[in-house]
Amino acid sequence: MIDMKGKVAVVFGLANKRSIAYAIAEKLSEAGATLVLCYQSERLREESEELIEALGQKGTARAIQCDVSVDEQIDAAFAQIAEAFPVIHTVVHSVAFAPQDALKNDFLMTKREEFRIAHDVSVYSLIAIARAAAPLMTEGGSIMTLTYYGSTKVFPNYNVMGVAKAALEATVRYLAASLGSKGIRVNAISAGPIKTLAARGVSDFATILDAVTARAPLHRNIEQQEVGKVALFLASDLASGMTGGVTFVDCGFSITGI
Ligand code: 1JT
Repeated sequence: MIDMKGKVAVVFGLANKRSIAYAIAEKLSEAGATLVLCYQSERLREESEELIEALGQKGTARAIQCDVSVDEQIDAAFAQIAEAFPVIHTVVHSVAFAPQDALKNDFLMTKREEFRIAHDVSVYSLIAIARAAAPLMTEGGSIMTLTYYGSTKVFPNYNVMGVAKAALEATVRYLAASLGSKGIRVNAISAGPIKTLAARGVSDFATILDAVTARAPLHRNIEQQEVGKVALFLASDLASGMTGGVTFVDCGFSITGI
């Protein structure tokens, strides 16, 4: 069993119980880590407090509001984290956004503002968070983000998110090089499609899930918990030699040609 007792993990991107971030937080907590959950808006405070209670971390864990598209909120969040915990060990970035039209219209019609927002929220936020977190990661540690195979291959409607995920994966490599000397590892998990809140706005998502069932070597879709388990591994000492990479949790879909 992986032991994360005495380790502090900060998790961004929790919207509800279906969130990939929720499953990751659950696995880290089960392994003994102390959690800090960062939610985007006050609307999500209750959900985060409920998760803390469900995980039996009332009194130890913290829930902090932080919109990752605002520098001052990232600084304020890490100032609060530093007050409660002098050292942190793991940071999970499970955040992405693009305006809905951009994931529906012809990619050719992608607007400058849609491109900007997708990259600001989904990519730049990782750099800003890594910079704010690094001074607290004095014992080294692990930063991870979530990506999707649409970074590398074209999928209908993934559009500007595919471009943003390509930039995110490159950002993981550059951050890994930048933070390696501090003993901080940076990795991405490429998750297969999952029906979360993010997928709700995607038309024909059921078709995407069916294609995975038909073609993936394991002939099924992944579950949030399976991403959580790999996230725990990446956070742990078992992954001490891994940095800058993309680890697939996709039932093998990405190895198939047709
Ligand atoms: C966003 C959305 C990022 C949906 C996302 C995402 N990363 C993965 N998904 C689910 C998905 C969507 C499509 C797909 C496969 C997976 C929506 C809001 C913006 C951020 O196509 C093959 C379209």
